[in-house]
Amino acid sequence: MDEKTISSESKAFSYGLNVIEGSEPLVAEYIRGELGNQRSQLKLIASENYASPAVLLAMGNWFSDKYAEGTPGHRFYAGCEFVDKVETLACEHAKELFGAHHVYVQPHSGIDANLVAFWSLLAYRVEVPFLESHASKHVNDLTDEDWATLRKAFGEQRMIGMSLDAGGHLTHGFRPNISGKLFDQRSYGVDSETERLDYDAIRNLAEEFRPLVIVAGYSAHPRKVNFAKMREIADSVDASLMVDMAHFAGLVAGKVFTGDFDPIPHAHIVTSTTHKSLRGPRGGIVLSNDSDLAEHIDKGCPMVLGGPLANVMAAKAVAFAEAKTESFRSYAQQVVENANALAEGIEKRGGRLVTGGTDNHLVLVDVRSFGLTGRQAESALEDSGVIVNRNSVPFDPNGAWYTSGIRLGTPALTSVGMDCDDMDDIAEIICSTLEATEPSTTTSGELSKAKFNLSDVIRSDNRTRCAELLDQNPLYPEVGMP
Ligand code: DSN
Repeated sequence: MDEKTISSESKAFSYGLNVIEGSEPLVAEYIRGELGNQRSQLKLIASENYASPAVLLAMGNWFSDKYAEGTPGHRFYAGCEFVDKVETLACEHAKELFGAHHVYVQPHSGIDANLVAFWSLLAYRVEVPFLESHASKHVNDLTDEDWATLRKAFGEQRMIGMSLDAGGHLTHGFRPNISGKLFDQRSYGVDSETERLDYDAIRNLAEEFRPLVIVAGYSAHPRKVNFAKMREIADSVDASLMVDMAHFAGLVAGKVFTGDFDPIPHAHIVTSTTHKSLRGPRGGIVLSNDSDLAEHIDKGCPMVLGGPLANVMAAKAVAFAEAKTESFRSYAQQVVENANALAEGIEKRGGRLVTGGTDNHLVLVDVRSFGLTGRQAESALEDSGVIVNRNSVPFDPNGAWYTSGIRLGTPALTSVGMDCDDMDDIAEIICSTLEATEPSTTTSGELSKAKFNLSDVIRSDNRTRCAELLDQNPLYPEVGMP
């Protein structure tokens, strides 16, 4: 091919890989292999996406070499002129994008963002009043005895969050996570009939348990949350409302979730990842319209974070700039329309959907309607070229390992340009695979929860159909074969 007809993206990745090859050829091989894999599978993992080449390239450079603890203009290291500029740019873009007064772009992931938020709330609501009542300005000024009292007070705080089997997240106060070791937590679930949030039940729990923090947000619930109602509940018990919008940040940025369903105007503090529906680099952010919290949020590093990753903050700035465009709004709208089309396609082919449908980017299928566990469905679909993850459904009898559901998300396939007709084809691939899958029988004569038999013909046909869909909607066409 003539050098002039090769795209800049193609040259950038190709030259970059040649350079890596010079130091460790295996890494270049694995990077190429990963692209090959991603191009050969239908990705329906609800928490994944494909970032633009500009976002990916913004991460691979010398910003990675710089230490920059602190905040723009207030660093613990010299030489931060351009890190300051890029961090400020990322914050300004995010403030405009989300209509937030304060944004912190340093968290490296969602768990980090949540830790920053928890500690900001604890600092503002527990530490500051304690210091004031002890006529101290800083924790270092406290006596050992007073410090011990304050530490005990941190450990006595309560929070409520959505239960894991209803679609909540481990970082919302569950015991295996540090948030559950830090807070005394109680969960709210969903109504057993509708499988939707029951705001009266949440209010009752809040009134009974009197939490300091109410966390709203989910990683596997296919419906919108009314954040205005959640704020009313929080105010009625003097709790702070924290919203983790990691999964649906792209729908907030793309103005699909507005009014009562946009968390920014209603929550005291909002956290997110940047790589899911938002289509940015792997990372986190914290946002707030509460001026009392801003200074505490900015202390995230070194409070709970290692030094900020300037290369990732650069990529966040690129992603936020992209998300401010009209084309991102159309993308976000299409993500939701595609999820609806996928849901309808599965339901009309006999699949049971948790809550009966979706109004966000994800669909939760109860695969007991196909006589399978989530683990069997996940593996059978992978064999057929479809990548999903198994997931608990509300009141799941199969526990968190085998599960009874699969979670499907449309952000990634929408990024490659797939539409509602494609989603109907995918629903057919999914349902025909699941119908052609049967649990194996164990040596003791019981139905296995993990092993299964899948018809070779269906497996092979569906792999071909996946390949055709991917050929029509190629991943990173501008990158070629680097
Ligand atoms: N791993 C993300 C998800 O799949 O939802 C959240 O931790």
